[in-house]
Amino acid sequence: MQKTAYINDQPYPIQEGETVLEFVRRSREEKLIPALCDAPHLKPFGACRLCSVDVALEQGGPARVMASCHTPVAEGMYIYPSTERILKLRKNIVELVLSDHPQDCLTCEVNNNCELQELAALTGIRDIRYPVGRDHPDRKKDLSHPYISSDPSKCINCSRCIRACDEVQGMFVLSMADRGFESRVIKGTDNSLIDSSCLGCGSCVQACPTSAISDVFESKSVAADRKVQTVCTYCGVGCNLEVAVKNGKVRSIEGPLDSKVNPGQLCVKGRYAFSFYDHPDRIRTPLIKKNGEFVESSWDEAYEFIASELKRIIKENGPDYIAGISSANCPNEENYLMQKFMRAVIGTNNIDNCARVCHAPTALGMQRTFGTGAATNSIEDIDHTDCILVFGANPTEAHPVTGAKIKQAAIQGKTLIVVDPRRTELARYADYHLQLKPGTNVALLNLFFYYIIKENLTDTGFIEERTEGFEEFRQHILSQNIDELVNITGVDWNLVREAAIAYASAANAMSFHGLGATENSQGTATVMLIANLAMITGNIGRKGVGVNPLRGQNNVQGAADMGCQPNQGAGYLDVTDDDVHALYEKFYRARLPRHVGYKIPEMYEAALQDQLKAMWIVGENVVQTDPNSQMVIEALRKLDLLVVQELFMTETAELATVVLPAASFLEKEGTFTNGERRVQRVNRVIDPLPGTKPDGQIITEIMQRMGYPQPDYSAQEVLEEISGIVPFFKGITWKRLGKDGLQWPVHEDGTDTPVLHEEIFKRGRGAFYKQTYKQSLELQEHNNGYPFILTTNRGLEHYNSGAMTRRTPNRELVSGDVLLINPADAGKYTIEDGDMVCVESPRGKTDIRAQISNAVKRGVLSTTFHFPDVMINNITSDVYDSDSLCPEYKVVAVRIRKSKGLHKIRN
Ligand SMILES: Nc1nc2c(c(=O)[nH]1)N[C@H]1C(S)=C(S)[C@@H](COP(=O)(O)OP(=O)(O)OC[C@H]3O[C@@H](n4cnc5c(=O)[nH]c(N)nc54)[C@H](O)[C@@H]3O)O[C@H]1N2
Ligand SMILES: Nc1nc2c(c(=O)[nH]1)N[C@H]1C(S)=C(S)[C@@H](COP(=O)(O)OP(=O)(O)OC[C@H]3O[C@@H](n4cnc5c(=O)[nH]c(N)nc54)[C@H](O)[C@@H]3O)O[C@H]1N2
Ligand SMILES: [Mo]
Repeated sequence: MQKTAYINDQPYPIQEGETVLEFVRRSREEKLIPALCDAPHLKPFGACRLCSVDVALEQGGPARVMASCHTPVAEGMYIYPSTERILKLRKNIVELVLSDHPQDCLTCEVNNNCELQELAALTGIRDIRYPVGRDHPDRKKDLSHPYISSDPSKCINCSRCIRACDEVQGMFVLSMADRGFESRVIKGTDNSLIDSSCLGCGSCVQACPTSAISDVFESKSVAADRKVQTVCTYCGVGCNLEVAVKNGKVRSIEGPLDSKVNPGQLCVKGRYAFSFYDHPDRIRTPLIKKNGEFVESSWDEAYEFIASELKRIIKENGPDYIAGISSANCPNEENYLMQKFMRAVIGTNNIDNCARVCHAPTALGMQRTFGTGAATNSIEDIDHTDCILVFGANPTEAHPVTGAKIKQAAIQGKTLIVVDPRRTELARYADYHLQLKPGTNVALLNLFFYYIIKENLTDTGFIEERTEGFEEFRQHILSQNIDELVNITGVDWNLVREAAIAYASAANAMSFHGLGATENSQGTATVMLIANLAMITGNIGRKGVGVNPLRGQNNVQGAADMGCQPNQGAGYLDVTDDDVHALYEKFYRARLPRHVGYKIPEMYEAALQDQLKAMWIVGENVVQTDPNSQMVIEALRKLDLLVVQELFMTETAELATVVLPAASFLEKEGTFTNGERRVQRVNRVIDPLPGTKPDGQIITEIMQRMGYPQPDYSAQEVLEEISGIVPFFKGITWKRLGKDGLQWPVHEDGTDTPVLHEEIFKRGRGAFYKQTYKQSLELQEHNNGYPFILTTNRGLEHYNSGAMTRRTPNRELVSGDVLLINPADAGKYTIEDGDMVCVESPRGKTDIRAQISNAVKRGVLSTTFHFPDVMINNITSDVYDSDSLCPEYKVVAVRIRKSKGLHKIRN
């Protein structure tokens, strides 16, 4: 039965679990209760008492003053938010707070976003009766950090910053020191922010009601002309951004408090690393290489040159001598057009995207086992799970908003299992950290299955009703040599056993996997086993379970959904299938090729063998990011025509014949699809920088130039076209996507799908596939003379090739790649922290600064790939996952020595 409580004697329905404050704010439009220490995304604190209300148990009965923020609302409560004594109390509290604040607060003009000033106005304070100006002049401003500054004299000790740091980010950097009038917020052990463990997520800034902690560029103070909601351009979490614009420039970014993806939360990249967009390095005019030099050209000239070259190659060699790579940074509409251009205008299926070097094994492995290659569940399911398995992923750095959620879950006592050769931040919070040797995932997972079967923890009902191939799988597992597998992984057998039992016996267990699973020679096999692990324990098809790849780039899910793959067109339809072929030909009104095209590594191979003459690369810096850079460079140099559509003159753009200046995500419209299949609107925040064009417009114009009747570019119209061909976009319209987006498949009536495979799998029955561990060819072939395994991964502050983040103050936070090396190995080579080390593989060598660390075991080294001066991909290997052709960035055979002639560099 509906329960009721009363506000000023008016009845309103109450919701389970809400506080009086939440109830009043939800029920009434006008702001009846002010608050200071309360913030909607933080737990109730009950310190400032400003939210006090009168509460009676009968109408007009004797009332008690209660802090509404932490009093649960109850049936039959009579709430009086603004009685005379309450108004007086509030005024008094605000006066007291103001007396401990800079004297000029009430008249301070910059602070027109200050909540305290608003409260003073609301409670009717014009002057303060208490001695004012005890504003702690001894407390110095902290200007140490490139993004966050603090002015402690403005602090009112509401603790919102401390709680944001604890409850949102889980970093525990801030705390309250001293007592009474002297109490104050400190960072770390009273350091400056830059010397504390702060990650720069800015949650404290967003939570601060005054501007005691504020953004450096632009404190909350200066009012924006307008605010636009859009989606972040970095990782696949798909955080919503509320972007403040003034005079046509981006001033600051916040996480909308009502966002489904990131309420009030962002990471240092999403919130702060946006200034690349108007960096002086932005390319602002088309460039054509003439006699080895780039010469500025008009768009018309560039298009004419490209179109005539493409036509020549088609005529002389055929359309399959041309290939395209589309950008996972770009919206769906632009990706869709890029594949349409390659297929319907050029006439080739040679189209791919960076998923190839990333989660291609996920797409393939999950398509084979489940029928759909995408995450089965949603990030919010972390709240509904009991056990989280993080397999080869480092989300606190690579997907920080999700990482923080997982960390909070672990802090709250949920079981956390981390499988990673490095001791990542989450590994430190984990109940079980299985620190396996790089490249031994299949061995480790087979052990998991062995213990689950041995302990009778299989979900027999689920296996019988919903899967196939289990018996053969089981026999295979039981036939494995368990001691040998244990030896291969290098992990204590009992720890693996306990972790397997924890996963299998949890009521709801959820897995997240990353590149540690996929970027291996057995990447697809690993993903299939992770999927089988969910099947064998019945962890599929409801909230709080499932298999959840942490997709990499902001729209890498979308790039594949839109058909930027050589075997599947828009909507994952098989281009070699008769019916599909006919369907696409009709839809595009063009003759289409029906044989599968080149995957990215095959494009380079073809170029090296003169089988490819032209490439068109949109927004990817492959020279720095694809493996074996020298091979990539050689391949690109052999082309007659290389078109690169970019924001910057990257290492890849340098090799281009024509560079076309594109507009960044802030300058265009469309949709991004995040790692939980959520299609979200990207809104134009500012106009394209003069001289640049949105990628969709560029591709449309070249399609038109080549004679194809593609209408002038409008993202919303292209979205309509997509909904007409991609089955799981059927019910998507620009309008329906609204503020929060929709998770595909979206049915014709507009309903979306937070959880996949609820009743049956997309492919019918879920398939078990047995897998046998095979040592990587890299290690088999180079076991002599290359005693270390190098594994490469990412750091929080920089993004892939760093083309964007290196052009922001993130560079002040992290200025180079470092090599993690175990103290014992360092000792053996007399390497000290900060020394330059030469790392050499059979492909090449490079010098990197050493950081001695226990995060890696002996024999294992780890580094990032964000800086072109290190160019780590000069040494990564040519070994690929056999099925998906994903490169094995995670296992590189190397040797090391202390670099000669290079000075020690210290930070
Ligand atoms: N800050 C930041 N965020 C990013 C990116 C970035 O460059 N910077 N890039 C984005 C992109 S494109 C992607 S794809 C995602 C990737 O995000 P993640 O999947 O988290 O990627 P990595 O950090 O490369 O690798 C994850 C972990 O795999 C571990 N690992 C290495 N070898 C093995 C192995 O053999 N087995 C297992 N089990 N683990 C292993 C590594 O130690 C590492 O901790 O991040 C996205 N987000
Ligand atoms: N050693 C090693 N190498 C790796 C990996 C690893 O783990 N280890 N991971 C691999 C993975 S998972 C990935 S996904 C790749 C990523 O490799 P890339 O995709 O090559 O990396 P990014 O640096 O993200 O490149 C994106 C480029 O797009 C440009 N750009 C941004 N927005 C736009 C836009 O709107 N339009 C256009 N036209 N351009 C834009 C940027 O300037 C940038 O140069 O790296 C891979 N390389
Ligand atoms: Mo990626």
